[in-house]
Amino acid sequence: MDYIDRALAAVKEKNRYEPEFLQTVTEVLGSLRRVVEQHPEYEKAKLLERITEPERVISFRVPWVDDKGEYQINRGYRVQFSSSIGPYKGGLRFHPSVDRSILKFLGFEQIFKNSLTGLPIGGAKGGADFDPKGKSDDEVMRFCQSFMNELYRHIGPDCDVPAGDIGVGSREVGYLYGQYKRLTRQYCGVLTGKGTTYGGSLIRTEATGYGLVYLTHEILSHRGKSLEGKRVVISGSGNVAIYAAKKAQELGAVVVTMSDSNGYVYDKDGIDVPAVQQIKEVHRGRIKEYVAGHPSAEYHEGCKGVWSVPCDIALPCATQNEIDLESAQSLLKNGCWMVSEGANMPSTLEAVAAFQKAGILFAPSKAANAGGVAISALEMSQNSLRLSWSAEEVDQRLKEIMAHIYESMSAAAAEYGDSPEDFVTGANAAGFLKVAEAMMAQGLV
Ligand code: NDP
Ligand code: 2IT
Repeated sequence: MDYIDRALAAVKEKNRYEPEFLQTVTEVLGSLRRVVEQHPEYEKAKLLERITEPERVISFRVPWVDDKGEYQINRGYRVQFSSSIGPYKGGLRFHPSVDRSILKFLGFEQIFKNSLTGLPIGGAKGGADFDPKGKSDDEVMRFCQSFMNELYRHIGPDCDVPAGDIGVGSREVGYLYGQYKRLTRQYCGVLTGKGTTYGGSLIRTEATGYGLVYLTHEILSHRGKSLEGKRVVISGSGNVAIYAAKKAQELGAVVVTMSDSNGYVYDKDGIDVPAVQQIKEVHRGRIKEYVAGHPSAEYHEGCKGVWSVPCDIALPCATQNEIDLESAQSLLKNGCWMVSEGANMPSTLEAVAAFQKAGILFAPSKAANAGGVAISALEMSQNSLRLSWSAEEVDQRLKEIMAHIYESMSAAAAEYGDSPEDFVTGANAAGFLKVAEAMMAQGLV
């Protein structure tokens, strides 16, 4: 057994009940063989053992009162995974499925994603097993306030800067920020994704979806291709999905699907994105409501069916493991030749292997969805400067950051991958090397 296999076996032994975390560690470590061969010093420094162990995991009770006056108890977390290259940074997820394994997977991915942006941010993730769906604004506010009553002692603008993720958007960030300010009497950049009237950055709302499409465009244009006229299947209808759809259409693509956890809509004429925004962002409704005003559209129950719709390009933008082997095979069979991941780890290990075997273009999430956290880092910069940049300036920087990610991922794929288009290895190696160098310089911590 080499160092990678030994480290991986130890992680598996130690984290037996954390399948999502083991999935990402298996992928990342498995792609670092050539990197580790070139750096024998990493083994003596126990670098892989250290990088796979979070610096800190905080778990806490979140009690709150619902509108009926009944007491409710949820479990909150913050996984502070790595502060090697900057303060802990990463989103908060509110979803009933949230547990330690999911947050450790997300926190681990965030280390390398944040490194790839080229900006000084460490890796973290947090959240709660709270379901905002069907809750009133007042209930969400009381939950957020109670959550922050614990979280505030662990975060700060130079220590740990949370943001949004599934179930946490501008409404939740607003309530969290208000409570942090009340508890600490500090008006600072402790959260990103804030409203633009109180320190938020322009383009942060759009950044993940736009960044996903900018990276996709970058990969295509280096191969003499473009999004013009391409049929694009998108899953999800939340923050990432909506702005990915909008930007893909701006670049000439025909987006034919969007989905939620109940089902998907197929609109052969192309999805009417403002209508989806109205349903999801304004009314917090369900995607099936879309068909009411759109006779060209069909609604299908079940979210997996979206992968059976013929397309050129798939942009999974809902959640982890939404594309399993069967879905991957269905995409391939129906002509899909590119997958760019908007969600975090939307493809299972078997699905990724199928895409790689088929030789299609595959942009892994830690590169493809890094635009969101990159603009979060720019929000931190603007807060420190006590300035706000224009939308044009932030959008331009986002394009440059995604182009830089493409360059680093491609260069590392050529050096450490099985082929110059092995972007999985490229993204992992490029993200890892910067963090590893910083860890080596900082001694045994
Ligand atoms: P939202 O909460 O805005 O939207 C989530 C969407 O995904 C909804 O359409 C939701 O449907 C669907 N979804 C969530 N869970 C499931 C599930 N278990 N099965 C099927 N569909 C599901 O979240 P975001 O758009 O912010 O996040 C989407 C993905 O992008 C996540 O993987 C997130 O980690 C990732 N991401 C987000 C970033 C950001 O800046 N927001 C940055 C980088 C990555 P429903 O309403 O039915 O739950
Ligand atoms: O997965 C992610 O990168 C995010 N949810 C965004 C994190 C952030 O800090 O903006």
